[in-house]
Amino acid sequence: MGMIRPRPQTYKASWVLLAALLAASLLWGCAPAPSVSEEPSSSPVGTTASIRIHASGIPNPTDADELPDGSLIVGAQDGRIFHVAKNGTVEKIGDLSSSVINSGERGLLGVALEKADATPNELKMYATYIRRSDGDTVLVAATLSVRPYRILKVSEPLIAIAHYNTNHNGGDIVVLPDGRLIVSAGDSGGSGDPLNASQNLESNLGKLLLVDVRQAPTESRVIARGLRNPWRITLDPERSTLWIADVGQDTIEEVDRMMISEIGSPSATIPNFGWPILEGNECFRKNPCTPPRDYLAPIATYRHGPACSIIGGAVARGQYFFADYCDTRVFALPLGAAVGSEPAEVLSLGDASRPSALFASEDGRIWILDVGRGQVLELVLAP
Ligand SMILES: [Ca+2]
Repeated sequence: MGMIRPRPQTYKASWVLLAALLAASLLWGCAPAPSVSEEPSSSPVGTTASIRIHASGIPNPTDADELPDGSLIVGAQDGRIFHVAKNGTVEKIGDLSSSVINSGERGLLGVALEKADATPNELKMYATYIRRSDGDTVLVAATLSVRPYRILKVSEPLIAIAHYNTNHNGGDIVVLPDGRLIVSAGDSGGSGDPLNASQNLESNLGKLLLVDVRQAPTESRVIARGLRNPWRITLDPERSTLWIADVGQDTIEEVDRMMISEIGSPSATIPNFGWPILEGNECFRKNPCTPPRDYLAPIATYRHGPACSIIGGAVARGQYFFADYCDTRVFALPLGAAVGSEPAEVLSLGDASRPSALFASEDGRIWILDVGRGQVLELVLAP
């Protein structure tokens, strides 16, 4: 997208969540923190936008979800789970770190709450992390008490996704209204998907998985392929559309979209998002190339420099909001955007920012996790 202007710094293309996180932490420890821009700016989403710091002091937050009372749970890369009260108070409420590899791109990757099943006293939290014993991505279910918020017990892994490399782990979790989950899985890294795993329907790598935790044992099947590192996936409030922020290789980042109705039955088409035949909207390595069967082209793409890794995604106000790990700006796309759309720039988070996730509350508030500053930010749009 043309509005991404080059900045002095350049970054390696690969998704380096935590070499960079460590660097950011060190920087944070020894230099004055640049302040977040709080000056409201006019925004192409039709209103003014500004950033508010909601909570601080969370080391390397990777994912979060909203509790029924409007407070938040936040998962940290090392496996700790924090509660963030509505007034921004941060409290550790659980710790999975003894089970988690916390290194590079590995760690606790995703958290999501099952709110439909919640009782006045407890609810269920799902988490994905890289298992210490073997490096697999595993999905677990934890019981979360309500007064006070505490992780009481954690299940044995419900599914395990084997890796042959240490990066591109995906690991995001979406809870569907019927209690099933969608879990994202990356291609397991290296460069260019050397095993062609993303296209192989026999592999769970480079896929979206529909995970039926209502069954014992848990059942899982592929519902989308051709993804490289779908680090963040987002269900819209109507539960009809899934937005996928798929991290690119050396050149292009992409936003994908699929209909939830497309995952309804075993005979449903399995959309193919093209990796590693295409990176974004261009042929990857072999040019010309033929898009695969059932190919879904990206809704939007943008090129690297300073951008390096797309970070999804919050659906609110009829827009899909996303950011980039190396480019501090937040962008938005209308939910009805056609293939090949140009995202609009909403605002800049400031140079110390390293977004790891965006998400929206039920009431439409937009949150950004910032691993660079260990903060939960709110993107405030004027009414
Ligand atoms: Ca693609």
